[in-house]
Amino acid sequence: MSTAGSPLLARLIGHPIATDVSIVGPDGVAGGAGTYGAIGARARALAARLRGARPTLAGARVAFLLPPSRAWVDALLAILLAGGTAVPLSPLHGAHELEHLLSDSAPETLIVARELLPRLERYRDGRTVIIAEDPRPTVTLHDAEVSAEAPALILYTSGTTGKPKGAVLSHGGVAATLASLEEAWRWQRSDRLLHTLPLHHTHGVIVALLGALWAGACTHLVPFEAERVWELFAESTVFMGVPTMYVRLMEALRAADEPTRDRWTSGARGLRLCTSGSAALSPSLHRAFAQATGVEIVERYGMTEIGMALSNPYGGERVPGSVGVELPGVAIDVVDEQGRAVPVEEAGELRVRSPQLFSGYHGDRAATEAAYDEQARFRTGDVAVRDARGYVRLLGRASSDILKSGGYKLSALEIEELLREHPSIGEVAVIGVPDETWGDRVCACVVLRSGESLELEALREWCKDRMATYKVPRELRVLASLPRNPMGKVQKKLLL
Ligand code: MLC
Ligand code: AMP
Repeated sequence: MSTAGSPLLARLIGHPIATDVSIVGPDGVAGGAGTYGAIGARARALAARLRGARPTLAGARVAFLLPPSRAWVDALLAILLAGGTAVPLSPLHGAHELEHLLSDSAPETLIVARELLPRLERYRDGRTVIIAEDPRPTVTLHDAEVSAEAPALILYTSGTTGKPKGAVLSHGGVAATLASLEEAWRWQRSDRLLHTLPLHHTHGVIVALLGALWAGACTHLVPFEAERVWELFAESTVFMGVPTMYVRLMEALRAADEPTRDRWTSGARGLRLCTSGSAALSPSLHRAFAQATGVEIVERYGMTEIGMALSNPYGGERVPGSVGVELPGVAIDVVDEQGRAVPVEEAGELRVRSPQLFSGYHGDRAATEAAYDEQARFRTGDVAVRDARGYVRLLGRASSDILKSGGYKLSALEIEELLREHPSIGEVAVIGVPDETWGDRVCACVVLRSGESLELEALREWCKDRMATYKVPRELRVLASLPRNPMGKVQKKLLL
């Protein structure tokens, strides 16, 4: 069997078969320890089921809805092995989101855990549905031919235009991310990753889970819960989090009694690498964690469309408040509005060239073209400054319509669109209010229809069926009118 055409599969499936992988699910060992050989065998059996008589899925989409578990890993690898494009869905997605993701990606097959089947019931028509728990015959097939350019995953990400867009990531692009991070962070087969991130975004899927699988390391998948994470540090070498997780960890540490604190912090001393990304980590939190554990967090910067671009050095100085320098293979520019590089210590937009860049937005050529400048650099929309040593600091986003709450990227416009369906709401503007725990706190500024009233709790209840819980506003401001400019556009800066 060969996986030669895809640099991604060659590594993910190519480890010596006896290498221990122990992908331990949230339910403990029952989630499944094993070897890379066993993982490969299970993934190949499912891949054979996906392909049927076809030599390859030729990029056809397969969506899967499973809790973080060994079965999740099986499904992803099977789809890649069969030559398909994986579309991970999340149990956290609301009904509206699932509807959009499934109609946009139009998958031919759904893989679903039996307990989650009701969520997908209405999308079954005309599709093959595979229940993850059902037994599979073991069939021996040659692996499908998969090229480096072939699409591997579609990850949905919010933008400035309402509904989330599907970023298509190729086998070669994902492999470039993993190779770059392996070199920069010195991933080793002996590493044990404590994995608490959701599996429908770049951070959890690519940087963390595939980072470990690429290196042939072990992964422990558990839902994030601060006390449990502290306990599990003692048996881990690598942890990757969003800043909100580090806030929660420090809160739990402060609340613990002294013996517990001592046990936790001495357990953490075996961690060789803790990273933070997806949102800004405050320098004071960086210092507090280092003081408590002796571990200096490696803050890094990336984006669904560009993979990972910058990181503080593993070997050199890690600067709190900075996202570090270019990762291997990445080139950046900080530019003015004309696309010209700005001098050191001046703010500009960050643009990126890299073998990790995505292949485009699924089915949206115009948005794909608009994402690049005339020099084929990706426009990140992030505002940054570089210092004389080349370290980059991020100052924020060019658009106030993009929010980051607990590491999730949210589109203010998408939330506004949903809130406009509320019977009491006449007009609405969603803003991100700075918040120590969440980064941006989602705040809905509304003008009510005449005679209507609205309380935050009632609004949150109404929202919960319609959007992922992390998008639900945490603050409600009822206003007589929204501030608008002469063109009628809401001036969000005046609401902050
Ligand atoms: C959960 N809640 C959130 C939230 N996460 N609200 C706002 N923002 C969030 N991020 C809600 C819950 O639904 C719940 O609502 C309430 O907050 C309290 O829940 P909790 O149990 O305390 O929160 P928890 O489930 O523990 O979630 C916190 C978290 C989670 C930090 C673990 O947000 C998380 O996993 N974030 C990671 C996001 C991520 O992976 N981003 C990467 C994108 S890729 P209620 O109403 O029930 O009380 C990317 C590229 C890159 O950015 O560079 O990495
Ligand atoms: P996403 O589209 O979900 O992949 O999120 C990508 C965005 O997350 C980037 O464009 C940044 O705005 C933000 N981001 C990622 N890492 C960091 C970081 N270390 N500090 C600040 N913002 C970050």
